[in-house]
Amino acid sequence: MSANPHIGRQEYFPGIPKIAYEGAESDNPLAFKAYDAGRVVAGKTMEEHLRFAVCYWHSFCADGGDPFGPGTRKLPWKAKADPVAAAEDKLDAAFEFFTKLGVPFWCFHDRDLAPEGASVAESEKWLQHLVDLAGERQKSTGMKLLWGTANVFSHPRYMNGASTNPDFNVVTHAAAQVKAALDATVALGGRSYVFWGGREGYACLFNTDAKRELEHMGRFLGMARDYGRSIGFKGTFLIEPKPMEPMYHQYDVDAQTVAGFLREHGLAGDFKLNVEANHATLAGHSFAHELQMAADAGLLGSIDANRGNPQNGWDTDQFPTDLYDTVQAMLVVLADGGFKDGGLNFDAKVRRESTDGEDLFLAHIGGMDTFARGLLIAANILENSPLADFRKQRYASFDSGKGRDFEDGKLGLADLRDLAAAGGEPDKVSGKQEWVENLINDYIFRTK
Ligand code: XLS
Ligand code: CA
Ligand code: CA
Repeated sequence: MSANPHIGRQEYFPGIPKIAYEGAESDNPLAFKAYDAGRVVAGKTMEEHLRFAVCYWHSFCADGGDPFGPGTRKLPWKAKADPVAAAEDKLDAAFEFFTKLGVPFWCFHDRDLAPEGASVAESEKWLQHLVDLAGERQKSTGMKLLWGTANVFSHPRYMNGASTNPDFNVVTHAAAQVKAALDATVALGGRSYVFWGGREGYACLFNTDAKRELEHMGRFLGMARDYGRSIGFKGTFLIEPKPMEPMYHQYDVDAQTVAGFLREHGLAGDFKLNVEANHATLAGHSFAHELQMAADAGLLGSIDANRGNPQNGWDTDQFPTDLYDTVQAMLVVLADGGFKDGGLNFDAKVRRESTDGEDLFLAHIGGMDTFARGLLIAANILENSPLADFRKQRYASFDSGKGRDFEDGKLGLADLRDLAAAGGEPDKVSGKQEWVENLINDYIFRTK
């Protein structure tokens, strides 16, 4: 990747060099210890496996404000009063950061990139302008767009939902935004397009016709799919499950719920899932569970790589630093054949108390190294450990004889009854959970 060509008007992260791989023994906080982009693991480079993306919203838009106090981060690119000029500066800051960090991808919402105008037409014009500039910067840096999306949850008009709003006029505004965001994603060569239904849900069932709202959502997504295909979008549409926050109940609760919804509405051919770690924990699941459910349904599209806080129930969007989590995640991703249009998007934010310019780099370096180690360990487990064979062996009674007939649909319930009566009490077979858990730890420790 070329050196950062956008420092000129202003350098936003002075003193930070291009981040290099220095190896496990390095004490340099601004260096990778595990992520070595060109290193080949299981047939592909780390860069090709992991497909890291930086998200625009947490990194360049959010200033650390929370419901109890204002922002704490200094964001010099937001200083100008003219919102379009400020958006141009933000783009410079973002591409400076991307290129210094050395990630291949980025992600955005329409309103991250350009401000909302006074009318639909003005919003479209401003977005188009910023998309043109982003296209130029992509060209000069080699950066690629992992996915685009529309923010149809922040503006007050969406307080009762976007595509599921009880007021059709609001649905039309959501459509205008999604159309423009799809145009932007196609113009920038985006690999995927995400729908996160932040306000698609309800706060009170007494005033909500949930059946009608879900039908509207299915119709809306079908329209978006048809429009996207008509303008040449060849990538994957993604639904990002999340059970709550901001709404009390959101329709896209978890991977299995969304898989059922996609099938019901004939969308499963074009749509897959964007699984976020923190949303899995909010749904009462593990990250690995959500990934496995998505993969088993043939719907694992992409990942929002972050983590929650086990002590509370918020969407804390912390950077992923838990190695055990990333090992489990990469086991599912590798066994699923790896990412195609998806990747690992850091939908994560530095803490409100982390106010140095370098903190954003440290956060991403930590997340990238944790996933790189997860990749190395998962590849080692899949290639060299007895884990997969052991798991297969547990189901060996279905590989032949009557077990095979059962899987092939050749037996009825009464047949099974007769087999039980004739066969007597089955021997107990240990699940060996302690052994498999120890095995994972042994591989975590031994993998270099
Ligand atoms: C919010 C979501 C959001 C989506 C994109 O909780 O994670 O950021 O990823 O709209
Ligand atoms: Ca997310
Ligand atoms: Ca989140």
